[in-house]
Amino acid sequence: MAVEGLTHEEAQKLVAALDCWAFTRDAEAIGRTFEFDDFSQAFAFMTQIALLAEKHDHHPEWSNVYNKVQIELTTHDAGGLSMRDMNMARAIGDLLT
Ligand code: HBI
Repeated sequence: MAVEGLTHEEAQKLVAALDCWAFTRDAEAIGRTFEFDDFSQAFAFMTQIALLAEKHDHHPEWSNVYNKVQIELTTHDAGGLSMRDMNMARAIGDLLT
């Protein structure tokens, strides 16, 4: 499915408005690392994100080492960043509030 990508300027404004996310992969993705008290909390967070990803039809590229979860978001269908990444980043951040 074709998805409209963001210009670099648009992405810069949107990333600046997100807490704690940063450009990765030459600004073709955004990333953030989360740290929890233990593995169980980290995995519970990942479970919530999995459900969000299905709801958004937008899936993270992520890794987990014990209590740390590293997430990158990019839109494969756009070959870079789209509003789907920004919306997903916001939704993930909202899980922590
Ligand atoms: N997730 N990150 C990401 N990027 C996509 O382009 C994407 C996705 N999840 C599902 C999805 N695309 C589907 O819309 C397409 O595979 C049809």
